[in-house]
Amino acid sequence: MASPIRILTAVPICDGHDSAINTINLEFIRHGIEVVYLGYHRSVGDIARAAIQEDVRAIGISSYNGGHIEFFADVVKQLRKQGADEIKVFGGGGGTITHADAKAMERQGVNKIFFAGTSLNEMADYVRENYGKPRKKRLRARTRDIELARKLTEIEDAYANGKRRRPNAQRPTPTAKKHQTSNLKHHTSRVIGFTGPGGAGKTTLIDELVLRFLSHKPKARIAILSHDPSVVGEGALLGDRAMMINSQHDRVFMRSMATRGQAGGLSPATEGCLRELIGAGFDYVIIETVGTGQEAMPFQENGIVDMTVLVMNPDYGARLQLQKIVMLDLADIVVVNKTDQARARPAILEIEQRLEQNRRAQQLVASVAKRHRDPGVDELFGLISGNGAAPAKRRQKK
Ligand code: B12
Repeated sequence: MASPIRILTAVPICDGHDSAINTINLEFIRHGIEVVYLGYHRSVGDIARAAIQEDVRAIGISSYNGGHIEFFADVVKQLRKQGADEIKVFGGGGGTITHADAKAMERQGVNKIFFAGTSLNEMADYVRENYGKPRKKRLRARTRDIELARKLTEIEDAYANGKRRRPNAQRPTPTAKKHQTSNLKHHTSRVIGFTGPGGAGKTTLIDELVLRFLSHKPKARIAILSHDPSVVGEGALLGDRAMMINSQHDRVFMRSMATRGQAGGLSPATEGCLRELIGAGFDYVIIETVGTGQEAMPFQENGIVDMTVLVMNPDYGARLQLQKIVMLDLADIVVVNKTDQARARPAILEIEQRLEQNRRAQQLVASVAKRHRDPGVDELFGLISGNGAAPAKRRQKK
C-alpha cells in the first residue's frame, strides 16, 4: 500500500474566512488525503516553513480578504528561495479571486486557482492526479530542515509500503529491546512524552511550554512529533499546528503524524522518526500522542522517552474512573489542566489522593494552559527543563 498524499492547507494573514477551507479539508480527508491544517491568519514564512517540515506535496491556500496575487506569489518565492520548489501551490477564494487575477498568479508559479461553483470532488480529483504520483528522484536537500523532513517521510513510507514491519507485528525480543533502548539513551536530547484524553489541552500546553523554552534557552532547538488518528490507507486531519502559535518558529521543527492504523496513540514510524530527531541534535524532543483512553500506555513498550506527562481534564466523571486510568500509575508528571473550570478543586484533591496510592515520586501540577503566563505552566516548565519556577507541590517517595 502506498503512503497517503500529504498536503498542507492554510488561510493567509488578516483573513478569518476559514469556513471554506474547513469544508475542503474534510473533503480531501474523505478522499484518503492527509491534510496538515495550519489554520487561519498565517504568514508566508509560517506557511513555507510548515510545508517544508511536513514534507508535503502541495500547499492549498484559501484567500478571501484580498492581496492574494502578492500573497500566493510570495509563498512560491519563499519555497524557491529555500530550495523547496518541488512543493506546489494551489487554492481558491470564491468570488474574491477573479479570472484575470488567477492568470497573473499562475504566471508567477501558482499551479491552479479554483473558482466558485467548482465541486468538491473535482478539487479532490485534481489533488490526486497532480500530487499523488510517486515523486521523481529528489534533488539534493539544500537546508537542514528539508533533509530531515525527507528522512522522516522515508521512514513513514517504509511502513506504509511494507518495507518495514509495524512494531505491533514484530515485538522486540528482550535483548533487542535492551539494545534499542540503550541506543536511544546515549544522547543529549531530552525526550518528553505528552499523553492524555482528547480535549484536555495537550497541544495548547505544549505550545506554551515551547514559548518558555524559546525565551529561557536562546539557543535551544526543539522538535515536536504530534500525532492524530487515522486508519490504514485513509486520510486524516493533522490539525495540531492550527492550535500552535509559538511553535511556528525557526528553532522549532514540528512534524504531524497520522497513526495509520496503529492503536495506542503513536504511529508505527514514531520511534524511527524520534531516532532521526535525536540524531539531528535537538535539545528537546516533545512527543504528543493522539487523545488516548484509559488503557493507553503509549511510551511503555520501547522506553523511548525520558519523562512522561499525563494531561487531564478536571471533568473525568466519577472518582472511580481514576482507578482505571493506567497512565496515572506510570506518568512522571500529572497535569490537571483547565483548572478554571468548576470541578477543578475536587479533581485536584481526588487525583492527589489517587497518586498517593502509587507511593512513587510523581508530580502533580494544576494549570490553565490557554492563559498567558500561567503559573501552573511555569511550574511544569521548571520540572521538565530544570529552569523556571520551583514546583509548589512535590511528592516524595514514601
Ligand atoms: C461566509 C462568509 C463570511 C463569514 C466567514 C465565516 C468563516 N468562519 O469562514 C463571516 C460572516 C465571518 C465573514 C466575514 C467577513 N467577510 Co465574508 N464572506 C463570506 C461568504 C458569504 C462565503 C465564503 C465561503 O466560505 N464560501 C464557501 C466556499 C466553499 O465556496 P467559495 O467561496 O465559492 O470557494 C470556491 C473556490 O474558490 C474554492 N476554494 C476556496 N478556498 C479554497 C482553498 C483551496 C485549497 C482550494 C483547493 C479551493 C478553494 O472552493 C469553492 C469551490 O466551489 C463570501 C461571499 C460569497 N458568497 O462567496 C463573503 C466574502 C468573502 N466576505 C467578504 C468580506 C468583505 C468580509 C468582511 C470584511 C465583512 C466585514 N466588513 O466585516 C469580514 C472579514 C472577516 C475576516 N476577519 O477576515 C467579501 C470579500 C470581498 C473581497 N475581498 O473581494 C465577500 C466576497 C462578500 C462580498 N461580496 O463582499 N464572511
